[in-house]
Amino acid sequence: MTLKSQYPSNVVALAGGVGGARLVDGLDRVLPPGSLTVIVNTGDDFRHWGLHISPDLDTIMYTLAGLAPETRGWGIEGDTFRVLEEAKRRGEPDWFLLGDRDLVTHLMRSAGLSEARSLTEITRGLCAALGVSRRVLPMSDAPRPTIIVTQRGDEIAFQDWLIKEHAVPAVREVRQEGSDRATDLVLDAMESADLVVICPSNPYVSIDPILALHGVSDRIRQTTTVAVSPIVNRKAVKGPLARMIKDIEGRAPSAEAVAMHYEGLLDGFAVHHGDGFQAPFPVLETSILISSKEERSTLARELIDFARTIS
Ligand code: FO1
Repeated sequence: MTLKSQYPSNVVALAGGVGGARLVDGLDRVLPPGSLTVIVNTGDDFRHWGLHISPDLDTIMYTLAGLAPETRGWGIEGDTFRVLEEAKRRGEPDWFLLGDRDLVTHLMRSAGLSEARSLTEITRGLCAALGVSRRVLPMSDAPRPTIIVTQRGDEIAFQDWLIKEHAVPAVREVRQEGSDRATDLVLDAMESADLVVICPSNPYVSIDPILALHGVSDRIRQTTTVAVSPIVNRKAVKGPLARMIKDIEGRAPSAEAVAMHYEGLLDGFAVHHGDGFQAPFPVLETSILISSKEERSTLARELIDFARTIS
């Protein structure tokens, strides 16, 4: 489908983690109201201190609300950790840094779930309370935890591997447990999308869990889809991705390796200056480093223009 108007009317962004949130922020700044839906990975969700934590939903919500710390990217800027200090003093686990203000989100979400409200509905309420008007949809209302299978054959819950074990055990495989059912809202959004943007998130743990849901990849194949590389100059912009590419695929980390991972899904790919390669679809070489808000808007605008040149 060729995008003829200045802006596509229904953009769907697939996102998870800090890199994803930053591009979503750029899209939010340049797209007209009502034209962006963000589908967020919930494979990172887990229970901690008896609460349901949805790190990727919260990172995107706080970023859109202008509350996320610019450098760290997750949690709330200037948050304090007095509850965490008290928990530690009492011998409770303190490896996952829950801030005092952030804690309200987890309390409200857990309360909502215990009243049998859906994660989708709860997320809508949490976003509205923080002034986020964009449509932020969890990929699923059913639990779908990501499991890391290490080279030694151990199976570790995702946050345990990433945070508690500092992503040290080498990964053989990433898999998801639970239901592969996307919500109807997710499938409807994909159906009416005229552009899908795969954000510069970790393909294995942030994007694949969304793509693996029943019906999602089929819809992507029918829609103009562009991705942004999470690898710049053979290094991950953030997190353990470079090592994961080496360990899982036995391949040197590169933007091209990420494009190969998304084989059959892409109509265009944006990479950093100097990371270009021969591909069966157009490759846009530009600056994809998007720490600042200006850089996020610039990349979002370039991506939209790029997508309009793709038929
Ligand atoms: N990431 C960390 O590296 N250490 C933490 O202690 C941590 C706490 C945390 C609390 C709330 C939240 O929404 C996110 C948090 N993150 C933390 C980020 C998160 O674990 C990961 O970045 C994502 O799950 C990866 O997509």
